[in-house]
Amino acid sequence: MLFLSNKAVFKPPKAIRGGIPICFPQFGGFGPLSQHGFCRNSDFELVDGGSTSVTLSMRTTEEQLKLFPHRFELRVTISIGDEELEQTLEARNSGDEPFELTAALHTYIAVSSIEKAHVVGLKGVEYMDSLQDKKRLTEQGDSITFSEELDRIYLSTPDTLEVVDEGKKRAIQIEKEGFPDAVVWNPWIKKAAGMADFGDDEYKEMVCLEPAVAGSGPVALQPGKTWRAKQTLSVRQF
Ligand code: TA6
Repeated sequence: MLFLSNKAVFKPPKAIRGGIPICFPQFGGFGPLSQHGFCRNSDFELVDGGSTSVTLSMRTTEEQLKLFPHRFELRVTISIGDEELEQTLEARNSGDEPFELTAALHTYIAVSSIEKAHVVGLKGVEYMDSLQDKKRLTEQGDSITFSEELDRIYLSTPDTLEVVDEGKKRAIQIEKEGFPDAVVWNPWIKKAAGMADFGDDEYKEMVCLEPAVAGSGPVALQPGKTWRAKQTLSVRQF
């Protein structure tokens, strides 16, 4: 279900190229930090674990507070069932001032071949085209197919989306809560060749479909309050 590059680097501070990187307290350039914020390459500690569920926690370090002067705790709970994977984010503002956040679950979906994959559920939805300086357009197609680099932030989207893989006769369904937006990305040939932690041909094996709060954001999180959002991944055979 999930893609992981053969060239992924498992050494901080490099983010892992695949799986579901956690973009927090910022998605992309939607905020003052470097791309995708610092949580995706931070140390988390295990706060609760069982045979099918784990909860991890990170709190802002003094180093991170120099970059982002707002104390928070981020908890990630991952539950794996027979049919689905559920991932919940809970961010608590443990400071005295409100702060603004954007976020995404940067989900790398594995596909048999990019030519046989498409994304459904976004017809008629407005999006920001990251390849055209965030120009706003509206999705005209019943499905999104891939024949070149594609990098879009769909705004105020339906909460159920799918990556359809005709090659494997299955669809990966993402049901999201608390994430108004959805990012769709494939780097294609030239961008793939420029990423040292990504094989030149691996663009053929993945689609990123990312629940996010980005263009519709930011979210203002008040002191002592908790922001929650989640995604549930499941497989539909056809
Ligand atoms: O989610 C899409 C995106 O923002 C693309 O613009 C591309 O930069 C991708 O994330 C990967 O970002 P990374 O920092 O992991 O190389």
